Amino acid sequence: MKNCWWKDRIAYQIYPRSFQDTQGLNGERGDGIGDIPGIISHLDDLVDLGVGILWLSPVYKSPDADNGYDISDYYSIDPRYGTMADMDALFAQAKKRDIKIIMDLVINHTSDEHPWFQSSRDPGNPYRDYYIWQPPKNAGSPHSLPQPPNNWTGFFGNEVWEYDERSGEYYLHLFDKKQPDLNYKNPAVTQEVKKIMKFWLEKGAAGFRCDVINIIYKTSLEDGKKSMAVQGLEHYINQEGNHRILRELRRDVLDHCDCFTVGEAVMVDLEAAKLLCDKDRGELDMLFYFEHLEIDRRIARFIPKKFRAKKLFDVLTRWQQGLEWNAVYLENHDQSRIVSHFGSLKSKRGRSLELHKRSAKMLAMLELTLRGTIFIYQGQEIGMTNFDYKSLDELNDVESHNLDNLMKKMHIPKFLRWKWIKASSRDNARTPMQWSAAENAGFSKAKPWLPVNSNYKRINYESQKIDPDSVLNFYKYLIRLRNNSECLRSGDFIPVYADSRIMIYQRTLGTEIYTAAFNFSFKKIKLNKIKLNKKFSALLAAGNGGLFVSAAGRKSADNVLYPWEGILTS
Ligand code: TEU
Repeated sequence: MKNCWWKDRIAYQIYPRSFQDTQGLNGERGDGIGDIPGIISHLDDLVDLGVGILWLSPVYKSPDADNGYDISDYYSIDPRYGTMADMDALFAQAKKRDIKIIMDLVINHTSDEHPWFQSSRDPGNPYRDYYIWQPPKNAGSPHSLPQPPNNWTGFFGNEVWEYDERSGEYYLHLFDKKQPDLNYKNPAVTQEVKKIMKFWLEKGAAGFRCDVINIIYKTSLEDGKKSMAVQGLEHYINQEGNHRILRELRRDVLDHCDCFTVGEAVMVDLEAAKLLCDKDRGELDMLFYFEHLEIDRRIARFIPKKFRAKKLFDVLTRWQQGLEWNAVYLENHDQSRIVSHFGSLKSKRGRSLELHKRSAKMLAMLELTLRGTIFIYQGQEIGMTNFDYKSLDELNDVESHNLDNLMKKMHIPKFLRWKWIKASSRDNARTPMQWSAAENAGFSKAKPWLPVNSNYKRINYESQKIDPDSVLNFYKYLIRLRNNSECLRSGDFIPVYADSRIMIYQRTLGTEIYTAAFNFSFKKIKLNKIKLNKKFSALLAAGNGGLFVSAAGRKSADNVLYPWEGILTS
């Protein structure tokens, strides 16, 4: 029986580029990019928050076409982030504080600058078969231009086949053209992955977050069904070959260590997720799904549609009850900031900033009262918001630029393209961490790689640390509450009520009951007007054993939910 410590700890995701830049502090110029010593310098803050697991987004050597998700050497640290000695120091310092570290395992693709791919450009080289090379569809007809092998489209709104003059063949890349897909029909590739995993586990890693792990095995390269989203998906999503590889990695590597995996599963539904996480099948320990963050978006996440609390409630209920164990998250480095997405930054009419704080706290309460392992993304704990840039030129994200090009081809007007990209761009989550009101929000002495959000003087770690009523201190309070409550961590999830504005659920274990209610609107809601079962109304009004927590700072219940308030009773 494996020790499931990862069920009892709070995880925190660090996007190293944007966390803390220390290079340059000793006289030389900083580079405006966060680094590993910067992470070490904040470990005590993470202990203070109540964190027990760190997930590091990639720090490996990379040409940076997709900010490190294009790896050119899995065994070394990119000099921008520091050295292997820094990484060893991070493992040691984290261990001292009882923090486990999981690494990002990006194995669907490598960088095109990885030596494997460089060798694979030569058709006679044994590495050729590490990647997916195909002749043009019209190969053999000498008078027409080469045509891509099939009609697939990519995850970044990109084309997926890149023609290589030298061999007259195309290679597959589901993401950027600098991210060629590996060929998992070649067993040598899986062997390489095992080596990489062992290397990091031996260094001290406690597991992996596995990037796009449910699409690595391409069963066939036939044309895909016509689709507005990612075309061709049915030939490689959740394939039997994919399951087989996950089981092999588990059997040959993971089962021999005290570690866990959380998979990022794109476009996954509950049925597929059940297979991927089934304990007896032995594939992943838990996974990140996307459905809850897409309830107010169409075509994956780009076109907005109306938010309804009931929709969110239904999705959460299905996953909370459907899976044996959830990876619970509201933010990561690919998503909008949750307070900008599901919360409210100001009152309907005007300026009151109170609602930013209140709704950030409400969302903290939502996340920290769900069943599963909690993942908090850097900056979420202080209620960081989406960026406030004015045009696409200020964005770095390869996906935002690709999508803009794609929408241009579809003749979508510029103002609409910007409106949609602004709301969904991954750079929303990637602006530098706001540590203080000092220059560049205390993130760096040099010009940051991505501009700091202009609200940093108001929203920053240092000022929130000393304010007992801050979002940060609310996170700390709830994390402690949860760390001390088996019921909040692993009790049953019981849906109670939802409509377009509010949702109510309970968490129960034995005789212990927590009730949580959330108001996602500007309206004050009278709870006694809602047709609830008597038992629930009473619980909400009074609390059962005395605990009453309010995101609006109220000290006792009176049967109402204020705008954007969450309450927790027990
Ligand atoms: O993300 C995979 C992924 O599916 C997202 O890119 C998603 O498609 C997109 O953000 C929006 O729809 C992972 C990483 O988290 C991401 O940062 C990488 O760019 C990507 O894989 C490729 O490695």
